[in-house]
Amino acid sequence: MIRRYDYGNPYPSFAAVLDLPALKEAPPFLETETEGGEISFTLSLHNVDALYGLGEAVGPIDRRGRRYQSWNSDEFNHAEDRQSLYGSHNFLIVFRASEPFALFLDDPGRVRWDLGFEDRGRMRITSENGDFSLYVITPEEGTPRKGICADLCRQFRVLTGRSYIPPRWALGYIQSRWGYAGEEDLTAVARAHRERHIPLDGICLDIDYMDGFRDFTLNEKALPDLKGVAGRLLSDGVRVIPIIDAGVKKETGYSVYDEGHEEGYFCKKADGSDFEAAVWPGLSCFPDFFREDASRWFGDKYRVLMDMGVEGFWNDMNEPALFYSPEGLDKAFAEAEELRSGMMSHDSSFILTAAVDGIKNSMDDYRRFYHRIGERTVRHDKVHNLYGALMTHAAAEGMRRAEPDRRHLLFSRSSFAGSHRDGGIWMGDNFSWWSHLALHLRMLPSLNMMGFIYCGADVGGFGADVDEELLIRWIQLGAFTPLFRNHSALGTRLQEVYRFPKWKTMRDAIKVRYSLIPWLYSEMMHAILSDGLLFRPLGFDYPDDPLARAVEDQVMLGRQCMIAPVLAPHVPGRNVYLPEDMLLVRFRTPEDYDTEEIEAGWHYVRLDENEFPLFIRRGTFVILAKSGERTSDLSVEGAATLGWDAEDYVLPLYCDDGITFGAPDGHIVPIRMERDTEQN
Ligand code: MIG
Repeated sequence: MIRRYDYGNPYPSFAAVLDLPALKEAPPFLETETEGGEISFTLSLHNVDALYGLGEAVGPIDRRGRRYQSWNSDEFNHAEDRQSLYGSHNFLIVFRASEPFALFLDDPGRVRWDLGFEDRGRMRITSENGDFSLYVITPEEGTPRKGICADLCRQFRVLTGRSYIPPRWALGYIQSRWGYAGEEDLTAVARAHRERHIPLDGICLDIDYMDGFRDFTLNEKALPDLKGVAGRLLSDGVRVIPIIDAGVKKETGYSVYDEGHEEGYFCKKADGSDFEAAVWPGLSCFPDFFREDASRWFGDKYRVLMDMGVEGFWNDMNEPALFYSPEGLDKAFAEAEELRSGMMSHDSSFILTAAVDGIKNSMDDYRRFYHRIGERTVRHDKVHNLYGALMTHAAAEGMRRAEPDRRHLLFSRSSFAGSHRDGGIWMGDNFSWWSHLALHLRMLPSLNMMGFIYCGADVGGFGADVDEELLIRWIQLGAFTPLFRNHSALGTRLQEVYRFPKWKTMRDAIKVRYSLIPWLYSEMMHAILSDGLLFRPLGFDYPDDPLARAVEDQVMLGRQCMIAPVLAPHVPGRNVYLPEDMLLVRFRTPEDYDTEEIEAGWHYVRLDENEFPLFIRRGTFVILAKSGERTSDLSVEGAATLGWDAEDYVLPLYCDDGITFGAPDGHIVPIRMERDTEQN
C-alpha cells in the first residue's frame, strides 16, 4: 500500500509515474517538526532490525548509525565519511519485526538523513526545502517476512516505473580509459583484446574524442571518420560508446551553443542572461532540461553520433559539476588579495586554500541560476538533484525518437529516483583501493533497490594506480555485474588487462562471465520485468537469521545464487557465511571448475588468485553456455546446467532478441536438469 502526503508546494515530480491523491494529515507514526522552512521526521530506532536504501552512497548496506545528505556532487574522494555522491536516492526501508515500511521523499532539494548518528536510538530526516511529497509504503497484506523488503522495493517501482532495459550486448565486457581519443586507440584496444582472445563488446570514448570538449563534435585529428571506424569495429562485435558532458561550450559559431543561446534553452541568471561556468570546454552554458523544448533539442543532438553508428552513450558532469563561475573566481581573487595585503596570520593560508577550493561546485553558483518549470521560475538549488536525471531523460527520449524499436546503451553519472527508467548508472570516480572493491559490492543491492538494475563501478578503480592482484579480484567481481567496464583516469597506470603478466587469469574470468551471460541476462530481465532485484542483501532473503543480516561482503544474485568475492590482498581464500546449504562452484575457466556441496554456516573457502566462487542455492541450478569473445557468439543451445541435481527444479530462462523493445519475442524457456551431462 502506498500513501502520499504533501508538504508545502511540491515541485513537479518526474520520479513518480503514479498520480496518487495526497492525504491531508501527516503519517501518524512519524513525529513531524517544522523549523525555519525545514521539515523533519523523527522515528525511534529501538526495534528496527535494519535500514536499507539510499542507493548510491558509501558505508554499509545496513545504514543504521550513519548520516547522509542528498545533494548530487561531483566528488572523486569516496571517503568513508562522505555524505553525498552523484545521485540522490531518497528511498529507505525501515525493516523491523512489526510494521516494517519504506519511505520515499520526492524532494529535489537537499535532504539530511541522520540514521542513528547523533543518537543511535533515533532517526531524523530533514527536508531543507520543506516542499515535497512523502510516500509511505507498507507491505501488501499476507507477504511473508522473507519477501517484505523485496515487496517494498517492488511497490516503489510500481510508483516510479519499470527499469530501463539495456541491449544484451551491454552485458559484454567494456574497456574504457580517460584519454582514449579516437581511431588509433579504438583500433589498438580492440586488436589487443582480439589477439589474446579476451572477450570484448564495447570501448568507451572519453572527452578527448570531441573537438575541444564541444558536445556532439569530433576531434578531426584523432577521429576523422567515426562512421568508418565504428562500422569496422561493429563487424568485429565491438561498439563505440562516446561520452557526453552536460555543459555546452560558450562560443559563437559553435552551432550547439548558437542554437541554445538563440532559442533561450540555457539556464538563466536573475537578470535573464545565460548562466556561465567553466567545465572542460572552458566557459559553458547549461541546458535547462526542465524545459521540454530544451530537453527535446538536446536529446535530438545524440542523433548526430547515432547516425555514425553509435548505439550507446555515457552522460557525465551532470550534477552539474562546475569548475568555477566568473563571479566565483572574482570573489576568490578578491579574498586572496585581501589576505595578501597584510593579514598573514597563522591561519591565513587555510583561509586562502579554502577560498580557492571553494570555487568549484559552490552553493553560491547553484543559487545563481534558475529553471523554467512550466509557468514557474525556480532557483537551481531548490531542484538541484534533478538536473542529471533530466539530462539522461533527454538523452533517452532522443534515442527513443530516433529509433523507437531499438534498445540503446545509456548510463549516467548523476541521477535521481526515477532515472532508472531511462538508463543505468555507474558509481563514479572510485579509486584503485581494496576498500572500494568492497564498496562496489555493497552498493550493488542499494542501487537495485532504486531500480538501477544496469549498474556497476569502474572495474580496477578510476583514480590511483591499480596493482595486478587488485585488478584480478576486481575483474572477478565485475564478472557478475551487468555493467562490466574497466575504466581509469588519465595519468594513472594503464589498466587494460592485457598490460599485466597475469592477463590470462583475467581473461579466463571474463570468459566465465561470457559463459554465464545467457543466465545472467535472464535473471536481469526477470528483475526488470518483475520490478525485482538482481542483487539483494542477505537480510532480504533471510530476515530472521541475524548472522545473515549482518553480512556486508556477500550478496544474493538472481533467484539461484550468492556471490562472495575475495576483497583483500594476499589471502588464500575468505570466510563465507551460508544461510542455507549451497553448492560452491570454484571457477578458473568456463571449462575448468570444481563444485562442492557446503552446509549452512561459516566456512573458510580457499580461493587461489585464479579462482572465484559462485554459490548456488540447494535445489537450483544455472546454465553455463559455451563461452565466446563477443555476446553475439553466445547461444543457449548446448548450454550445460550447473548446480544441484534437482529433478523438480525448472529454470525459467528468459530469452529474446536482446535488441528490440517491448520484447515482442520475449519468452521463457523452461530448462530442466540434464540427466546425462558429465558434470565437472
Ligand atoms: O572531471 O571525462 O567520472 O569517468 O573519465 C572529470 C573525464 C570528468 C569524470 C568521470 C570519469 C571521466 C572523467 N570525468
